Amino acid sequence: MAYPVQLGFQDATSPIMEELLHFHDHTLMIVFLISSLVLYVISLMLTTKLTHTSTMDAQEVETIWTILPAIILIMIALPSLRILYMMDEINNPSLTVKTMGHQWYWSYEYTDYEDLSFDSYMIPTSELKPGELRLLEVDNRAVLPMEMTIRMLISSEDVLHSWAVPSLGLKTDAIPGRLNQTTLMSTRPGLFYGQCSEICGSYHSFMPIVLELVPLEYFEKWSASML
Ligand SMILES: [Cu+2]
Repeated sequence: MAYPVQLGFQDATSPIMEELLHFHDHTLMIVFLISSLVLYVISLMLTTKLTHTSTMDAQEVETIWTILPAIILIMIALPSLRILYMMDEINNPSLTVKTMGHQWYWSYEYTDYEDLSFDSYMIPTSELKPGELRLLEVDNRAVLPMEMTIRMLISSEDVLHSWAVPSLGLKTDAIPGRLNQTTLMSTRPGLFYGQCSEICGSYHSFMPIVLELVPLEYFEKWSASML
């Protein structure tokens, strides 16, 4: 989860999020280079008295300042598309979990099991135990096996919601009448927090998402205890 006054992203938990972090740094580097160049040129233009009243055209420099930005754009577009298609890939999932957005809670349905489903409500501030996180803790966490590809099916029962877990690089709209799909894979165990990311109504801020990623044997015990 994010810590107070955090400026950057949360640490990556999935390979996709690692890729996204690399891509973010790569793009930001280009932004810094362009900004410094532009600021430098602006400061030059404000301080110099040199003007070229006789220059009508300059083919060479025009060719350079047309082709160079095109190359920079390709350097951003190609890795971006690569990650986009990687995120779209469904890598033979070993578990499918359907989550539905409601006003204002999430419900989870483990469709590989006969009867494994529950609602996940936020714990109100007045009922928090010491050390629990305000507006982020839920009564029933979605327990999932780590190091396994999981297919998340996301939809909504009433209005638009969005199922988002930043450290896994996930953000998928929950749209009534539409079933969206995304893949989830965690490389380590732990608790991963997210929130609804579509303004969905008065309690929009109070429908957090908590994933508990555990080794497979613990997941099996948990699923057996839930049946
Ligand atoms: Cu919502």
